Amino acid sequence: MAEEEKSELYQAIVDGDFDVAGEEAQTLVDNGLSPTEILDNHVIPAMGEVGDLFEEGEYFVPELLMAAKAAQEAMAILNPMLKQAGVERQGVVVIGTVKGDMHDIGKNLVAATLEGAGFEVVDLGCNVAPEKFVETVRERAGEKLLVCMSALLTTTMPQMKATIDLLASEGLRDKVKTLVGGAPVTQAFATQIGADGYSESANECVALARELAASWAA
Ligand code: B12
Repeated sequence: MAEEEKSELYQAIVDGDFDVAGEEAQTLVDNGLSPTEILDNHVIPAMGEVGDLFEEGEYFVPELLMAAKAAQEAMAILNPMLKQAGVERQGVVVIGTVKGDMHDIGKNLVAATLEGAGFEVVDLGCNVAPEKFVETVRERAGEKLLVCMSALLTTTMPQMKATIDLLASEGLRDKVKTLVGGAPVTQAFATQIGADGYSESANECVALARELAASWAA
């Protein structure tokens, strides 16, 4: 985002100013912006800059945490709006950030967006072991199930494969569709580990999830 385009919300997230972030998100809503616009043009780019500052050694973990809290304050305003849509029920999404990984902002965004798009969302939180995904799938067997996994660390990406492999060895692989995402995840990685889908963003994830859910009826 060019310097002159940076909004107060963007700046509040980068500065980790969480009170202001919540207020500014509300102001943008009051000004008529949709929650998706606010996420795509303000919250997500601001977290991108925070990541760059961390990489450059300008920011350390405390600044990351403050920025994450500010982003969450903004999302607390936006989430109910994302969930409001009230469309036809599409299937059940079992979602979590994989074992060893505590990053949950992107996962929460994907969960809220899918919920808004008509999916029932079972959110297992972060640091979710393959066994936990499998246990939940077993509990919900027989429904249109999408297992969505998020990873933000290159070191935790192998947990996605471990989960898919465990679903297979437990005889559950063909009962679910698996979707993976998170900043370090790519389509090539998704294909390599045998996932059914990958998407770069929460928005694209909806189209993909709908497509996969529709394949049950086909
Ligand atoms: C905020 C943050 C944190 C916060 C997390 C707070 C929280 N509650 O989530 C805190 C401070 C806790 C943290 C800790 C650490 N972090 Co950190 N963190 C970040 C940061 C700055 C932003 C992540 C974020 O929220 N992005 C915004 C969201 C909206 O984007 P997203 O998660 O990518 O999600 C989008 C898509 O990827 C996609 N998506 C996400 N999940 C899914 C799932 C599915 C199924 C689909 C389809 C799509 C999808 O949709 C989302 C919306 O469009 C990133 C930098 C970056 N640019 O990514 C580093 C980053 C991920 N962290 C990093 C590191 C190293 C760490 C620590 C190891 C630091 C440390 N030394 O302690 C710890 C690890 C803790 C752990 N065990 O998990 C590195 C990872 C490097 C690597 N190669 O693995 C990064 C890349 C920073 C960097 N440039 O070095 N971090």
